[in-house]
Amino acid sequence: MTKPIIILGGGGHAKVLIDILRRLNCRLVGIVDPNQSVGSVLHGLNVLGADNAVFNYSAAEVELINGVGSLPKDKGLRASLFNTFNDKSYHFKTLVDPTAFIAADVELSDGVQVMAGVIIQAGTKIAENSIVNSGAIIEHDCRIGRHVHIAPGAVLSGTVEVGDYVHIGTGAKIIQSISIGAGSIIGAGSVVTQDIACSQIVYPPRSKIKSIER
Ligand code: JB3
Repeated sequence: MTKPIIILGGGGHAKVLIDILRRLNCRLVGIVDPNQSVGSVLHGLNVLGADNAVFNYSAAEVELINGVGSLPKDKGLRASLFNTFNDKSYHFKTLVDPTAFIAADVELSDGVQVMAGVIIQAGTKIAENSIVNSGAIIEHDCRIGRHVHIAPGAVLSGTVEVGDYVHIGTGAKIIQSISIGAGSIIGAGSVVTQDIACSQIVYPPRSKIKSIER
């Protein structure tokens, strides 16, 4: 029997995770979120308080789900929540939407979240607290670091290596055997055909917009 679950954060990412957890018939204790009133109801769950409300439950009796997403503009809140509670021996559940295809030998570390319609092929390993968002494809033998966000619809071909804290934007495409250094941001829609060093931003071509003359 799995342990009851507390969700950290009550925004858009949490809402999608709660939907997965309900489809998996998980027992949900409630949400902790410093910006919500204690005792209010959010996404059909009780708000337990701010993050320190987790400590009303021992690390042995609950599991955590990190409901805070990660986008390039944020300040690493998702990673710091993971590290704070992990250091205090709380366990972050690894969550896979039932509609995802995960090859048999794929390794997903603690707190990895795989959303609807994802494909992850043989030999791939994904480290702690990373998100593989809806419809992304990660081909064979990729290595994905910690606290990475692979946004909806991104495609990584075989043997791609992705460092910690990387953001791969919506619909970006990475060809085979590319290495992306830690902390880099691959803009939505980019096509990456060469290695990217650490802490780089890759900008894709942008659509031109013109008014229609009538
Ligand atoms: O792009 C996609 C498919 N998803 C995005 C996701 C990856 O990231 C989504 O569109 C959002 O841009 C973002 O989702 P997230 O993190 O749920 O963002 P938002 O909807 O703004 O909700 C953030 C929540 O975190 C809010 O409810 C905040 O009150 C809460 N929050 C802020 N600080 C916190 C803290 N929660 C906890 N537990 N602790 C905090 O310190």
